[in-house]
Amino acid sequence: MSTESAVSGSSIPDDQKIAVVTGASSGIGAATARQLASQGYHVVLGARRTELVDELASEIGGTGRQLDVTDEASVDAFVAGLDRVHVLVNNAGGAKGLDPVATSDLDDWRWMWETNVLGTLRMTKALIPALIASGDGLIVTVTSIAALEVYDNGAGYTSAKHAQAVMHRTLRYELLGKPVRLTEIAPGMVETDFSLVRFDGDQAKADAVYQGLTPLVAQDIAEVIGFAASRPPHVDLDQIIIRPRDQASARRNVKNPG
Ligand code: 8X3
Repeated sequence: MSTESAVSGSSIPDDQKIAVVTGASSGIGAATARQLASQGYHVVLGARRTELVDELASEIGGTGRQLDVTDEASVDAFVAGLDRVHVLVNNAGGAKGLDPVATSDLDDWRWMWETNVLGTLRMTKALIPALIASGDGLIVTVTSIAALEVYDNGAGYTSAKHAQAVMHRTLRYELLGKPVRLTEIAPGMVETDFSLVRFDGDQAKADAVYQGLTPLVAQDIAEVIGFAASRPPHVDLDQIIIRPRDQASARRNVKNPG
């Protein structure tokens, strides 16, 4: 038996679980898509540029779809036909700029709030019915240690991550009694294109962030998400903070120890 409606155009066996990953074209999103596929999920990968997810989707036997989480119509089109979803990984998001509040760039703030906060809200809202319908749903939201800390020049990002995390944590109350688990993953320094986006493509500046220490890599986070997803339905890994050994807080790390 197969379900045509679960992902239109694909034949997915009824007993195969479906995972949706946003921001799946690179970094933590791409690694998570690979990880979940290796655990047997049919993964639906969403990203703004489909050509980037199509290749990975065909490699892992998943489905690539265009998705801009800041665009209501794009989210509607992405979720159309997804009536049975077991795992939603809210990964799309990021930082732009590192400016004091006094000289902050409102466009950077708007982008951070649109992607991290409202993007997660749009996707979660759209898929809650399908996650409940699965009988064993899981919402993973990739926040950051910036959802737990405040630091100078970081208010645009820390405020967006705090808001995203608070929304996610609120669902622990609102979905209590429903068959949906919630896992917040709060990473510290992970070497992806995170800093490249934050510093508007300045590679030297982005590289300098990680020089002298061993940062996490996307796979480190993906494996933990895979572990959370593989727990039995009654076990909810609620909040997981993952930092490199050399990082104590967002602004305190040790470079070239010894
Ligand atoms: C980013 C966390 O530690 O690189 O989400 O500022 S950190």
